[in-house]
Amino acid sequence: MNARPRPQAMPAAGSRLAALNDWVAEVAALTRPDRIHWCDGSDAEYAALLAGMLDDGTLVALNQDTHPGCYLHRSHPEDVARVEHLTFVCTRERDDAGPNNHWMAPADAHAQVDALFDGCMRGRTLYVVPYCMGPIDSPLARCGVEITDSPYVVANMRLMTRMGADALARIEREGAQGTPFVRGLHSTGELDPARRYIMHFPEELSIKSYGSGYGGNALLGKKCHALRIASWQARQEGWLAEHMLILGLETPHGDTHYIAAAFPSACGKTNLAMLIPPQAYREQGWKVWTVGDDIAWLHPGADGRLWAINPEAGYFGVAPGTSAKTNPNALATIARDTIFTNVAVTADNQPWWEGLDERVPALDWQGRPYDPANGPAAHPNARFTVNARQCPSWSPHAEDAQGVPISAIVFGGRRSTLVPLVYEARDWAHGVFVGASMASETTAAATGQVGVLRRDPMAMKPFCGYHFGDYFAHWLSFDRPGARLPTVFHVNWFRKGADGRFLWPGFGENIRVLEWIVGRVEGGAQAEDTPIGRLPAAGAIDASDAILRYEHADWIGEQADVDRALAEYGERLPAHAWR
Ligand code: OXD
Ligand code: MN
Repeated sequence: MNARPRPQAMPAAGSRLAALNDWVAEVAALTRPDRIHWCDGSDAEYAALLAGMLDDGTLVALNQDTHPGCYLHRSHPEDVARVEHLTFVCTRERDDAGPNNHWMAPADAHAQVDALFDGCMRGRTLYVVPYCMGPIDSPLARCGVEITDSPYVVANMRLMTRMGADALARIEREGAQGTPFVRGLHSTGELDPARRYIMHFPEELSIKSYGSGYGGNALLGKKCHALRIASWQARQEGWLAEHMLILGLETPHGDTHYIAAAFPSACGKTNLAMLIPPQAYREQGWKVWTVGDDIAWLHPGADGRLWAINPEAGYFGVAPGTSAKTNPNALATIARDTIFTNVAVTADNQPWWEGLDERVPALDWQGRPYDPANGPAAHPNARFTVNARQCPSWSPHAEDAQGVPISAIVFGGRRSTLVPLVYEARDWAHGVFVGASMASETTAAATGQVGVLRRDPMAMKPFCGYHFGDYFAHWLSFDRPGARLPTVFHVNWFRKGADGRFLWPGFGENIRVLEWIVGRVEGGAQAEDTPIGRLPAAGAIDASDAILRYEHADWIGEQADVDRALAEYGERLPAHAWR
């Protein structure tokens, strides 16, 4: 095994960029680490980080015969991937954060969280993690630096972002031209929920997160940078940072349509992004290419279309429910070189979670002998972190500097009643309304009750870094002369029948819906107008009437609820006629 990363002195091993060096020095003076390590993103560095974590028990090696390069991390039981009540957007004006965010005045927020950071890295190493969100040579990509005292975070950032020397070089180059990088400061702290904050300062392009060990509160490139801060930047610069997967759907004619789809957490974004068409479709020549599974940055191109990049370089996917039936591509992806967090293990030390197969695990996610009386063996939000290139369906265009052109935007939620399998918005403004009206039954990705209907506009409720009223107006502003905007759709894979069973098989069969969507974009597929939008015409999709149906009387209550929810955004709600 390699030795731990050797601390490097500043500034010799650091950046030529004074602003970065000054910030690192300032953070070090506050947090007082024993060592400072500038990450170069090399294989040797990754190996050394893993070795250190295996030594001190942060990681446990999994079965290296069946899962080479795979390790398990068990987080503190009180640590969850997302804690919205401790997540703040700290803008000078309270209203700019909007009723969709918790707000704190920047000076108060800095004071509160800096008091926690004071001396918190004593005895620890401070890692400086330069990273790039998006292909390293893409003009649409944006850079950041995360300072953290967690080697687990560094290892995950290496899988999830373009991390290291190339990113540092880009940061220096851009810095010389006056382009700032996003500054993220993270400490694991004591993992005490009473001493935990995730603060965002969009006006300063900075993030401070204290007291979380894993997930989006610790890997700051993901939700904090690529959604909350980026959504703010995107509004100022005229693009969109969205909670969307990106897939390429290749038709039997050999054309590939790119689809961006927004679903709340744990509604199957990763499964859809990696969909394998059923055999009959494969034989006809249908294929799905994965560009991203969680975040899309969409920019209007010179041709009027929206072009998207996936800012991430890896998947931080939910393990439970991932199986040979639901997502064989994900299973192939995570068969090697993967960090698992909070999964269970079998007697021969393979990772295991509910839904994987019929084996009985030996240890649960907390490392206890498995006892069903303690609840699920894997934490319901157990995760895998893995580099995206390991996915068999990884798109050859995923790294294209200009992104991929988007033909359709799909919104969706988990709705056991009411909402039909698929419908199409009448135009862009109606599509924005459909996105703004989204709702979903809650899952285990956040704290709080599971199974409760929650309005989650564009799946961005936890992630939009500014006032939702301004956000909807920003979306509407893309409809301008010369624009060739994607067609907007809404899907619901989760409608249940009177017997409580799902009406739709989902997974690979979702291609039937994607086929109709692409048919609408190309102009062939038939639809029928209804008050909520265009539904597939009879026979256009091979599905039961029970799942395709629109029931007028039931939608009256839904619309009243949508109106109530949107009214919360008050005067900043666009005056635009939405219906
Ligand atoms: C995620 C989430 O981790 O949305 O992707 O919670
Ligand atoms: Mn997500």
